[in-house]
Amino acid sequence: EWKGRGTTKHFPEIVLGRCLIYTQLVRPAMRDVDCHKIWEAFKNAFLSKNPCNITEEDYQPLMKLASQTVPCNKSVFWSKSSELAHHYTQIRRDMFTLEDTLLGYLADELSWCGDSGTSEMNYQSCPHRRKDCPNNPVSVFWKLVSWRFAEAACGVVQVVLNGSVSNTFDRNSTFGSVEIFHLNPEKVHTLQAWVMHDVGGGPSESCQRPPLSDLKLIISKRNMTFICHDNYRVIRFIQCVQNPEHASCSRLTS
Ligand code: ENP
Repeated sequence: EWKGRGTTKHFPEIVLGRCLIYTQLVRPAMRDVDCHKIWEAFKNAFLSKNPCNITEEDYQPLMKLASQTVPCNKSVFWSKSSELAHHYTQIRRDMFTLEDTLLGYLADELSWCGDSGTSEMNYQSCPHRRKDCPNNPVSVFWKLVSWRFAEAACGVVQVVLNGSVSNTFDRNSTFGSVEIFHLNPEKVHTLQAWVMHDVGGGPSESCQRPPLSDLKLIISKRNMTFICHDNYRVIRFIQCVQNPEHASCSRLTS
C-alpha cells in the first residue's frame, strides 16, 4: 500500500542483537543498559499506530533509556559521505558519528513501521517520506536523534562533506536542515568542514564555492567559527588506502 520499503526482515532480532553487541562489546561502559527494555520502548513507539502520525513523544521512552554523552570535540557530522565518515570513525575510535552512538547504531540502514489496525510490523511496505507522509516512524526517528545529537555536541565539531557531488552542502539534508540549526553556539565554538573529493574524481565543489560559502554564512551568523579544508589529509589517507595506485595518492607522503 505504501511507496517506501517495508520493515527490514528480522527487525526485532536485528535491533535486539545490535543492542547487545553495542552495549556488551563495542562500548562496554554501557553494559548495564537493558536491551530488552530498549527493544520494548522501540517497538512501542510505532506498533499499533498510524504510520503517518508518529510524533517525537512516541520516541521519548526510547530516548530516555538510550541516553549517551559524546565527549566534547568528538562529534562528526556527515552529508553525502556516509561510507567515508564511518570509515574515519571506525579508525578514530574516540570520534563519534550519530551511527556510532547506540541509537544510530540500532537503526542504521533499517526500515520499520506498523499500522493502526494490528500490532504487527508491516514487512510489505512503509510510508515514503516524500511520496506518502513525512511523519512516518523512520523519518521522525532520524530527525529526532539527529537533532539531539547536534544539540548535545560541544567544543569543536567536524563535518565530512562530499566535494564530488553537486549538493555538497544541501539545505534539504538532515545536516543542512536539522543539525546545523541545533548546534548550540554556547557550547560549540567551531565547525570544521572537510570537503572530500573522490580520488581521481572529476569537477566538483570546494571550500571556495557558493554552497560552502552558504554554510559559512549560516555558521558565522550563529556565532560559531567556520573552518573549511579541501581534502583534509587525515581522511585523504583513508581514501588512499582504497586507491593506493592513484597518482594523487602516491604524492601524499611528501
Ligand atoms: P544525506 O543527504 O547523505 O542523506 C543520508 C540518508 O538519509 C539518505 O539515504 C536519505 O534518504 C536519508 N533520509 C531519511 N530521512 C531524511 C530526511 N528527512 N531528510 C534528508 N534525508 C533523509 O545526508 P544527511 O541528510 O545530511 O544525513 C546525514 C546526517 O544526519 C549525519 O550528520 C547524521 O548525524 C544524521 P533519501 O531518500 O534522501 O536518499 C528530512 C530531510 O543522520
